[in-house]
Amino acid sequence: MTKNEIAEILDEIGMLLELQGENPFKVRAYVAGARAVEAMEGADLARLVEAGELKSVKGIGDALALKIAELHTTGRLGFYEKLKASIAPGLLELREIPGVGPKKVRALHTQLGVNSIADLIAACNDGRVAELAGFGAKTQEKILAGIRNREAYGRRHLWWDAAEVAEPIVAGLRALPQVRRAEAAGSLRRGLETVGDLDFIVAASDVGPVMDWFTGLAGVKEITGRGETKASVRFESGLQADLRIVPEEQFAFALHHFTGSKDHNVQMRQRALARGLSLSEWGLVPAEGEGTVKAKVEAGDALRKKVAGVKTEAELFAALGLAFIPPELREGMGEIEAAERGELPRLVEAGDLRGAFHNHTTASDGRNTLIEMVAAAEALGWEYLGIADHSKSSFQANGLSEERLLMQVAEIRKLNESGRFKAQAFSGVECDILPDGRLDFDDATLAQLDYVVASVHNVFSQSEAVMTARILKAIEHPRTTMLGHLTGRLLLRREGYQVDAAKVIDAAIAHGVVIELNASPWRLELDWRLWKKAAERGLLCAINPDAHETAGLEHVRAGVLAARKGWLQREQILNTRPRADVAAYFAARRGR
Ligand code: DGT
Ligand code: CA
Ligand code: CA
Ligand code: ZN
Repeated sequence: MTKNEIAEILDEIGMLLELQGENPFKVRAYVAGARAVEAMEGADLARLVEAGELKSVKGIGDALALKIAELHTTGRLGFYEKLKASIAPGLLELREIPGVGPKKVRALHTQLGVNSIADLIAACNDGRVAELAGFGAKTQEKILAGIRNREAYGRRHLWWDAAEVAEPIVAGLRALPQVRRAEAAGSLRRGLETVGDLDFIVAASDVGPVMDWFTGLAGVKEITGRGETKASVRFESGLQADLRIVPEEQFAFALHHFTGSKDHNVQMRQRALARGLSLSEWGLVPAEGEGTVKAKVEAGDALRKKVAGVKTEAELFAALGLAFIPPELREGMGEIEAAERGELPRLVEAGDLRGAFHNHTTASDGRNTLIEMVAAAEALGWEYLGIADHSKSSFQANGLSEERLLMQVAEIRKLNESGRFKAQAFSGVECDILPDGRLDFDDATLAQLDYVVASVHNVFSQSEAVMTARILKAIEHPRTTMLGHLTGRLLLRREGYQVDAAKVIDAAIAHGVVIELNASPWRLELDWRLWKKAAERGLLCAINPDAHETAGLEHVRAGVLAARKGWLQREQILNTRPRADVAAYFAARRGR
């Protein structure tokens, strides 16, 4: 990790400690440490870390020296990660409002019970913020204005929405006569569930016309920057986009750099340096005056030649002794080590899916009929479609009574037998998990179905312990085949309810219950960050669009991206199996 990155983290620690109300001396020690690290030469920092002499630097004590060394050598700091995890995300979000520093967050939290931006808006509207010592009416007004701005411009965007904007831009760029190559990079290319801004990388023979085309795009509200090779715009939706134009020989490097993530880039640069090479957005060149003599010798002429010919990302990775790392994996979470050992997973692809299980029809709150939904599944090339309409307690979603559910079962059987479609429907239900953990239907009713998706749809306010026990009870129910959207989160709109995901995953593995990866662009949970470890331990996934209309089936694309970010392979996903295998799986579950 570079010194500036280390300094950033020390500053951040100081900020988090202050937010927690830690003793000011401790807070100041981290901030002073950050300044001390910044003030050093990078090479000196490396030397002092290696020699174990960091604490000889003014402003760096014993404890801090250990932490800086850990960051420098491993790029991580356990203390920092724990600290971050111990603070409610809603509180961290408050800091993003201009003029609200850690001290103010603390005062708002302890004196007014503010835990989120929504709380803060309410407190401002009541005039309670103005009355706090150190705030006043002006500050209150500024905070409200800051929140409004943040909503309009600073907001992140759903991957799905961002992709819809980006795809025609990439196509448009590629169609320009001056453009040789064009790609979307950044978090969009990595398939992150939300996107801050769009990043386009273009190789072009002439810059001007490409810039003009980009800044003149329909929907551009403001051109926020225009330089010789870079332009930035803001669309009416608030989404911003950066365009960078590079010579063709730099394209692979720029694409890799601006795809990120930052963590991945940092580790790649470290790897290059260890080989006597310097990796940047411009290229990969022998490092001047850096690295050991041995590494430089190893770099050698052969490598130099290889480096000079890098035209693709695959060649860039190969030049560093790595297999091609798919963009979705570039989060600095072990992908480089896996690529080095040739142990990258063969990630699931959209074409591997043969159906999906969590879909609604007009019988509950869907907008398309059973027949329309099955026809749409067939048009996607799927072999089957699971129908899982809501159960009776979800009355707001027109949940089915026992009677209506059994009618639907009969209707599905008739449709399958009619041979009208090659794709077959499975009869399921999205069964409410009642507040006490019981399922919404009795065993006799559930026994009529091919499978059961169990989901929480009400009483979100239960404590983590109660909610976890509630879901565990549903997992233990012999009729439960899979668990729907684990926390009920709606990205950028609503936090999920509190639940101990680790316990739920353990129980699902123990009871052979599938957990869905809900592919709705607003949900995308079980979160990709949890999948790698869970699937390694035997958790089976189902990528479910939770479609409420035929077009919703296509949301599986977002689910596949999230699955890829979770390192998932085809074998770990139930709906990649052929129909007969799925039917056998359901039958075996029912026969227990
Ligand atoms: P976003 O836009 O917040 O959803 O996330 P990204 O990943 O698209 O980030 P962005 O747009 O700020 O920058 C695009 C990529 O450029 C980022 O993933 C990695 C690279 N990058 C940007 N700033 C830095 C930096 O300070 N250090 C390193 N190593 N890479 C950077
Ligand atoms: Ca971005
Ligand atoms: Ca950007
Ligand atoms: Zn649901």
